[in-house]
Amino acid sequence: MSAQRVVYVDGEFYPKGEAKVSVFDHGFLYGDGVFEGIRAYSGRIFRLEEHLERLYASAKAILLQIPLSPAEMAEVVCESCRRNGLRDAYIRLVVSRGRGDLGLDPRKCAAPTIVCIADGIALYPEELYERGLTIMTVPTRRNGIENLSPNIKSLNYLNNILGKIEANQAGYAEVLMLNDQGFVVECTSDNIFLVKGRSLLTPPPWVGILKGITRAVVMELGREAGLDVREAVLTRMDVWSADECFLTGTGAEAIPVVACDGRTIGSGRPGPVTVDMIRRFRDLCHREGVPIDGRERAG
Ligand code: PXG
Repeated sequence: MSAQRVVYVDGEFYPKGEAKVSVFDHGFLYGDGVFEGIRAYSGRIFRLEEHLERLYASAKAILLQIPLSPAEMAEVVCESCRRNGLRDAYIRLVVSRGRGDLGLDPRKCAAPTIVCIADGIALYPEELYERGLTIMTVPTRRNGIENLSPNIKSLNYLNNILGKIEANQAGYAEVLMLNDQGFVVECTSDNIFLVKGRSLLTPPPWVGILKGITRAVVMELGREAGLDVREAVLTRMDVWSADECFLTGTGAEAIPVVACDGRTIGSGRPGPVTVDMIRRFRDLCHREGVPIDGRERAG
């Protein structure tokens, strides 16, 4: 199946093995670029507009002019799914500074490189959604907002990768990262939520998170469920003493956390609010989204 996959590179679709970018591309040489990870469920792209909005905002932050309009980019995403016969997909959209020379100077890059990869989905095992994850705090701190802001979804993920390496070494699937002041920010590729009574708490963007699209959806769903949803500055102590904890991200959706740093959270099993949020999220993403098959089915 995957042998037939085609990948979009700068206006053309190539068989997976032939989809290539230059070694002089500044995305490769310097991590100079931006990306999005997007999901399709049952023939619909979930929150496509929000993902494109974030992509263009990230590009603007690094002064990268994307040569396609958001509508054209939406079409690239849908066409990538259609050409690969995918109705449920993980889509990686990448825009790099493009081919330049060996110096840093982005002015040497004539045109951005645009890549869109649509593939099957590699999920956490369902068992982890039922039992919950155990996480730990890692020593690597999340980038500060005044340096490389986590609000920019850039191709430079070394900060998160260092966190992931520390997770791998300690035998954890995901780990908690703090900012340089020691406040809870997020995990290596997921946002974090705590449940305390009827409150649903998550760190505010200014502490240094990526403003997750799943996070925004879960905040909406929490309000619909009658929870008191709030952004709050959180410490590790808040995590350890929460009633429930879960993570959100495009890949993970919403996944329970039952222990952190050797402390059991709540009952040590996924709590009722978490289970309800997972159910509400799964419901929504199979109902809403931009149809892959195009406008004729959109109305
Ligand atoms: N924080 C960080 C640092 C992330 O990279 C999220 C939060 C969640 O954001 P969304 O918008 O997805 O709800 C991310 C997600 C993957 C994958 O395969 C996900 C991300 C990056 C790379 C891979 O799930 N970003």
